[in-house]
Amino acid sequence: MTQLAATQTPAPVQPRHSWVRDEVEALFALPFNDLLFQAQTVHRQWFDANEVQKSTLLSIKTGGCPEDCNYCSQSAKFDTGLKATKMMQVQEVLEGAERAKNAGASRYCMGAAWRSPKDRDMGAIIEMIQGVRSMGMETCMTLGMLSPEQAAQLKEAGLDYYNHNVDTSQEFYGEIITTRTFEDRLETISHVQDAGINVCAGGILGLGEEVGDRASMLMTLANLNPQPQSVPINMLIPIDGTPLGEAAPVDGIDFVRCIAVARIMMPKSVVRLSAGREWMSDETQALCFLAGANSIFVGEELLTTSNPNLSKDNELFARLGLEPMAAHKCPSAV
Ligand code: SAM
Ligand code: DTB
Ligand code: SF4
Repeated sequence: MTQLAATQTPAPVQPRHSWVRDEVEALFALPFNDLLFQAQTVHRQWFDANEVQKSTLLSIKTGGCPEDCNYCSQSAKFDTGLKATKMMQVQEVLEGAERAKNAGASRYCMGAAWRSPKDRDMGAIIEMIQGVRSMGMETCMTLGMLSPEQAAQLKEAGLDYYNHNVDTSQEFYGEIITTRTFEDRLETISHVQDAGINVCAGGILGLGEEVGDRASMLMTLANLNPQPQSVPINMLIPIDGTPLGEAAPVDGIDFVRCIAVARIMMPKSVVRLSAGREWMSDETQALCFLAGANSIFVGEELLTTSNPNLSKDNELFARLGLEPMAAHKCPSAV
């Protein structure tokens, strides 16, 4: 075998879709420094290590959801004290997008607490996508399950990303949600892929899952072909009134490990340090960025819960020398 000359850089790690659980568990079990070194090495092959993409979320239809996701403030099955609303007017949504753009977000993510969109809602949804796009921002929607026809309509409107998380492992899924199956989730993801829309799919840590479930969840995501272009890793925000309202907090180091493993397995995807940043120290967030996280939600609200304020995030970016990533820079985006 020929030795690489000191000046030659190795070929970048390519996405692979043949992961088995033991391999993924072995990554989780690496010494922390080895894991982070490997993740940061892969990260630098595909991304500028000092760029972090910023998205802003808006709940365009809040609460009253018929699904029973055990973590969610918006399920009608639990008494969380949240007031259900009708879908917002298009104009209001566009005003929110303008504010997000001025605050530095390159993508606007709109979420509705539906099992799936009704055909009568699609007109307004399409106007929202077209309006946000015309401002020069990327668009993302998360509306529940989609038919192939609805996915095609969203693509036609110009939708850039669709968020649909697998949330946890296939094995553990039934402990968290009973009103739909893991396979239902994968089916919508495949409709979104077939329509040519970028997939945003990830999960939540802190649901009572084991490390093996985290490995299994990442294995499902990485074995999708293509891999999701965006992979949000959420830390559970415990919501009073839900079955997980008293769940034990996730250890910060364990969270960072999961980000690093996601980065290694999905080298060309943007990995999002998603919900839960308000409960993390600057140091934990810095470790997440070192582990390969390169997107966040900015703005004081996620969907129904709070997020760090803009000045705090700007200060964190300045302390770490991070810069916002421009729109359309994901190396795997369609
Ligand atoms: N209803 C749509 C769906 O389920 O796909 C979209 C909205 S849903 C709120 C989007 C994602 O937010 C969920 O899949 C979950 O991963 C995350 N999420 C919801 N509640 C959360 C919580 N309390 N803490 C952390 N993440 C949460
Ligand atoms: C994702 O994975 N996380 C975001 C987005 N996709 C839609 C939502 C986080 C929600 C946190 C709880 C809330 O604010 O209701
Ligand atoms: Fe409904 Fe989505 Fe909340 Fe589940 S996560 S209850 S589908 S809004």
